[in-house]
Amino acid sequence: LRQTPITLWLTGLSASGKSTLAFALEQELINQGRACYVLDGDNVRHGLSRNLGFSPEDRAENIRRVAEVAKLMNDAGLIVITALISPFRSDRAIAREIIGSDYMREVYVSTPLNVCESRDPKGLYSQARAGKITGFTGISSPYETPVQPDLTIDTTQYSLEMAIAQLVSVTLHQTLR
Ligand code: GGZ
Repeated sequence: LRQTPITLWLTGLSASGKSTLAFALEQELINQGRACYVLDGDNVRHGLSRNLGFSPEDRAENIRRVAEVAKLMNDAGLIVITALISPFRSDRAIAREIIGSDYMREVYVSTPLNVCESRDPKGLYSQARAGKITGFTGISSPYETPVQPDLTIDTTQYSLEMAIAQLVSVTLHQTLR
């Protein structure tokens, strides 16, 4: 494989577009003959992290587990794309420590809250507003914006095609030597 493994760490609100971007990027990289894998919050929480909820402690453990798996996959030579809300700076810093700074790139999917809330594909924002879900990120639990992300993508400003081009460029600049 002519690739240096890397983990693209996507962070952003629920419904910001992380999963859509992650799977579209994965498809593009596969089309280019590169080995990669998506670790998506929604999927991970059905298996690897099925015993975890959304308290700050459980989110920290979820992120730690995913970072450890990403590290193993990088060790195996894969490009890894993670798509977790990962709302706390401290948890993202721990992920960086686990994966290694040289192997991790942070991508902030910065779609504004009002847009995410209007998309509300699973009705979670409206449930959170109604108080039926507590500790929902952006409504009743904080989202701490990245300080120095390697890339910021606001899905209201870029087409999917343009966003993927930028993601590919970040991936390859730092994976092809
Ligand atoms: C945030 C929640 C919550 C709460 C359920 N807060 O957009 P989704 O629905 O499909 O994906 C979200 C997913 C978040 O899991 P993560 O593993 O990415 O979160 S973290 O990084 O903070 O560990 C959302 C759904 O779970 N969901 N309850 N209270 N998102």
